[in-house]
Amino acid sequence: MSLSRPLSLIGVPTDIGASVRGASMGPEALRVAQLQARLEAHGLTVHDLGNLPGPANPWLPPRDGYRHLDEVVQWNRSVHDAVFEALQRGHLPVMLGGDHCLAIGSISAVARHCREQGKRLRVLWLDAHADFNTSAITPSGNVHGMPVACLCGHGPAGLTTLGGVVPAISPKVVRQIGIRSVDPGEKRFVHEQDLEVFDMRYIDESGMRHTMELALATLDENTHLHVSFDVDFLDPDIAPGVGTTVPGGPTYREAQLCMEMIADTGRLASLDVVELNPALDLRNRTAELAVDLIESLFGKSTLMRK
Ligand code: 6HN
Ligand code: MN
Ligand code: MN
Ligand code: MN
Repeated sequence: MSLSRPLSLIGVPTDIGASVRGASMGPEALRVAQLQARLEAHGLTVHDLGNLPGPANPWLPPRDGYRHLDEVVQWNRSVHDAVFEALQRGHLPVMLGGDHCLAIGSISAVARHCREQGKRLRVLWLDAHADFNTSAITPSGNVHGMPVACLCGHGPAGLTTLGGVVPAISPKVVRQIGIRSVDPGEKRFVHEQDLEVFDMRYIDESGMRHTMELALATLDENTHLHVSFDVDFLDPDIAPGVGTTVPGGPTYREAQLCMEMIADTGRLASLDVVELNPALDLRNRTAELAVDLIESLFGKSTLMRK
């Protein structure tokens, strides 16, 4: 298999929106796990653009429902600009987080690109969490619990306006997969906004194959598919290196199938890999698993498929 578009790896070394320190080391752990070489071995062209600069984490309590909002905005502006530039060059941006608040910047850029190019957008949100909190309902003030709400226009102006148009996306373009931890106020808001969620109960009852068939239904050749891969999507038994583990996630085989079915669509056009926390990992095992799954996402399969 060979994908014509070159990949641009964009490291974003911060844990500014997280509840635990350490996701700032995620980009380096993915490099140590040979992300670039493993993708190149499959015939892909990969440019590592290095890490974006940004402010330190002051580790302060929430103010008006947000922790570190100014710093979160600064990091996300840089992410927006870097991802947008990669897309404009015709590259496929791979944002290496960093915590999940950074998806506000990356997906704002993707949505802006889609508007300008007349593309349809589909966002797959692979996560244990819905990340649909607002300052009024968050139990923590951590912005990594709010990116989907911000992208749908519910958040502070500094984050909702990054890509120029508010809201950046409609909840209708999002499919969430693997969800198993949602806060009480967040749950009401998910229902109110009619977010399409394939939670673990759904995956248990219907299987990953049927889940992915539905999540990927109605893609066409004009669709830009963005995958936001929060590593805590995976069961903590196989992926201990994350700050917010929730038991009962997809197994290794379920996760592989999920990635392979995305690859089969041929529509993947941008990716976030977030929440990997090397400080909590065991001998870089979670980073290596993430790289293995990213290989599948870009078309590696056990046997050649016609
Ligand atoms: N993540 N729902 C919790 C909160 O604090 O809002 C946890 C969010 C976790 C976010 O893992 O990207
Ligand atoms: Mn190039
Ligand atoms: Mn998340
Ligand atoms: Mn999560």
